Amino acid sequence: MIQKILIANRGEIALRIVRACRELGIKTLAVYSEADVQSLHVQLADEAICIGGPKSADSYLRADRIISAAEIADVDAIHPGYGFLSENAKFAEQCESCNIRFIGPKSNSIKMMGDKAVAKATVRKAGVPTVPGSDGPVQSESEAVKIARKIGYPVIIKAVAGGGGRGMRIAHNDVTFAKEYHSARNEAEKAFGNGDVYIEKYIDKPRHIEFQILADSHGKVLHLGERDCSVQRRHQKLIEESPSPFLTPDLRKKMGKAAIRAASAANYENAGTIEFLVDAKGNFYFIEMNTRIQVEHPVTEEVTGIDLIKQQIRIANGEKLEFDQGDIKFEKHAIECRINAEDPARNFIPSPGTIGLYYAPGGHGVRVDSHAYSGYQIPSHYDSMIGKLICYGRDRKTALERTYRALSEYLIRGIKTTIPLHKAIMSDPVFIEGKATTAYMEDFMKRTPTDLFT
Ligand code: MV4
Repeated sequence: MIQKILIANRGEIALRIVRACRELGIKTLAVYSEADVQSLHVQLADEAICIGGPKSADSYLRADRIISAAEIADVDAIHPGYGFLSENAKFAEQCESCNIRFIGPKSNSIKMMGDKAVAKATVRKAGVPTVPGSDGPVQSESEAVKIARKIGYPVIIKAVAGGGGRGMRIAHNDVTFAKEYHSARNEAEKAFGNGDVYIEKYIDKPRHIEFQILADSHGKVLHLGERDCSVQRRHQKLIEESPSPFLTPDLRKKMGKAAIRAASAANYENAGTIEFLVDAKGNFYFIEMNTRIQVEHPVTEEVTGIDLIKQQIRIANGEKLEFDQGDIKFEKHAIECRINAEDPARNFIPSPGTIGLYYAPGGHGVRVDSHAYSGYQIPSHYDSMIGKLICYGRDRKTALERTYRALSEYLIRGIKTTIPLHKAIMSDPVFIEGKATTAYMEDFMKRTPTDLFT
């Protein structure tokens, strides 16, 4: 039985995990960097151990120090949250070999899904639609260009070790292909120490729609519906919602089945996400799997009423999922806005500093997951997300109106945030009509005067 959990993360997700543990009667150990001494997760956990300097590489990425802290404090399990070590197969393996449960999938599943070409081949064999392209990594430029011609331009070149948009290049013809191919390889080699790439047909202006999966250690695999994450900028999501305004009941059913097939093919266990691209005609293609809890998980929690962090802990404890697919009801509409300490008027440059007044919205259908408070100093060493506003109600119109209302109540002084930008998006006819694709943000920024989101 898991009685004590080390939380190998910081910020709002560390707080989120503390809260789930409290409700389950599980003790928590926070680990923190020297920049996070004043952090709420440190104050709210039962115990806390400092694991190093402010840089992630000196603290939250130090598997050795985290496992030492786990052994000193005698924890039963480690929750990695998202980012940092959450999709590090070696870390999961180290936990397993130290007899500490890793709250996530088995290291083999992380490894397999971490190689995007292997992931694609695996789910394709299981009958899940994938984007036409090379069969696995390409071996040479001449092979690559042949494949590009065969599938037809434009094509996209992706790093097998990539994901989340890093190391991707688009090529429109034979002439630019060679250059893009080599720059994708170089970037991938530098970023991941693995230059292998694969080729896909480029889908124009797709929607990014992902399915939440829960799978227990007894072979039960369920989906908890989708999240539409099309509103993103430079591969950073800004808004996520469920259900997707684009999906029909028929398409949702097909994609849900495909998502379960994909997770089953990976022998997946714990919470995970199957990412699809959906084109304007409603064709959908698996692109990758995220083997962690995601930032946007609360959207699914509010739609289904299922606490995903608690389910992760129960699954890691070897318990069976106590519900079946038919028991999962999708009764609400939820929208999440990421509140970042950034200045949208200045190309989203980070705006760290000290928060003066902090007042979070509340009321019917409003949830705020945030580690911020009045007087909190935002460290400059980590990502700029300081909170998430999740608003939900019986339908999309209610969720939209509630989001606008809550954003208007949300007061964060002393720094720039994405709050005014979200208000402008909630008032934008394209977004309101549910027409946003992955091309939405670039277009919105071009056609919207700066003063409307500052
Ligand atoms: C694509 C694509 C179009 N065609 N693959 C972006 C993140 C990563 N998970 C996969 N991504 C994409 N893959 C094919 N075959 C479009 C994206 C994509 C994207 C690409 C370029 C610029 C912005 C983008 C935003 C979302 C998705």
